[in-house]
Amino acid sequence: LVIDSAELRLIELPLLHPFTIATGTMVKKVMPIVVLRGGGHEGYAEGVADVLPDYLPETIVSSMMMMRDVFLPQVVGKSFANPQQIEQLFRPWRDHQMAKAAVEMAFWDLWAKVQGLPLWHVLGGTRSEVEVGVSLGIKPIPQTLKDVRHHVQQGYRRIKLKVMPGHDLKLLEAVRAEFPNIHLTVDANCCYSLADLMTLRKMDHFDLDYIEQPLAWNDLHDHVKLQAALDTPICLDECIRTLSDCRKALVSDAGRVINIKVGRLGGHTVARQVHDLCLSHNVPVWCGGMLEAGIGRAHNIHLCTLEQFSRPGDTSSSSRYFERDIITEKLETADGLMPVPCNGAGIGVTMDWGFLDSISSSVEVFHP
Ligand code: OSB
Ligand code: MG
Repeated sequence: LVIDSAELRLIELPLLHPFTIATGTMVKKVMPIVVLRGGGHEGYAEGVADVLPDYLPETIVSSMMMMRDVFLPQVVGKSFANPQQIEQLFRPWRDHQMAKAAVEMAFWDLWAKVQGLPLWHVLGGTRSEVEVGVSLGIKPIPQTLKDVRHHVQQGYRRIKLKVMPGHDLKLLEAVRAEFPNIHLTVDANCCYSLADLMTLRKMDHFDLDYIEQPLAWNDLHDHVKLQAALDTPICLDECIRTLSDCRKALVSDAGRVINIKVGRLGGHTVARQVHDLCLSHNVPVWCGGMLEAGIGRAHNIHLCTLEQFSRPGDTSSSSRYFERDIITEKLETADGLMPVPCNGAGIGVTMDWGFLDSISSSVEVFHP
């Protein structure tokens, strides 16, 4: 399959509600969109880097630079026998997983479309709908309780609460008092240290499915020490950026659940390798989110159809995030289940080009 041309856009989409996590508050999403053209079809992907390096080191600027100056010129005009060849081609370049992922994922979509097959099928998935939970941002406890009620009523299969020092045990007490039986988790986005061991150990009393990424984004070793001191499984997010990170985490017992984010891992090829590794270690995985618009969300949903995605993901209804999406289909859950989009081959959704143009701050086209 020859890539005839590529397009790189930067778009901006306001969030319906501000989203606060330990590292700050997001009020809008700025995201790169990649389009690859070839074989009479178009493949799409979204980049998940943020404006500032507050989740991982990559930023919109570094990610756009790598796509513009390195990754897109390397693929345009070239022929690829499969998507794994794209992953191989990018492997010598250090890091920049989010930029690599956007290009590689657009190729997976294109590749599936050229074969006339849905993405879930070429990825090797086994489900036509996937279980989802929600990730609730930090708000005062009474507002969070309202949010929990609302989403439990909607049928979401797991509630994840963002926490940080000073906003943790009291919140858990309040939520557990009203909802003793729901699947409940917390996500700390790296804001604790081993000095907080007393607080973290008290989280064992709340029957959490797991505690997501309590410690530093680059410190597997401290997670090993913490896991040994806790009954609750640790789930790793920021710490897992490569297959080798995942191997080290599993063999050292740094965590017992893995959050798979395809953007953080450099694309579907590595995401599947991480999935397969977890399967062989009998470690459950679930699909994380980065407040994606419809294109990224559709990719995530297709990925969740692989067998080891045995815990509900963060890929909740698009209408929770945006007033208007960049695709024409509505990606909405019913009773905690998200149907896999199937409007045509590939990721199975349709780009709303008029709307996309109206929110694009830059459009660059790449020819051989
Ligand atoms: O840590 O999972 C995270 C959003 C932005 C950055 C990091 C994270 C998140 C979420 C939201 O938890 C997941 C979603 O609803 O897309
Ligand atoms: Mg997380």
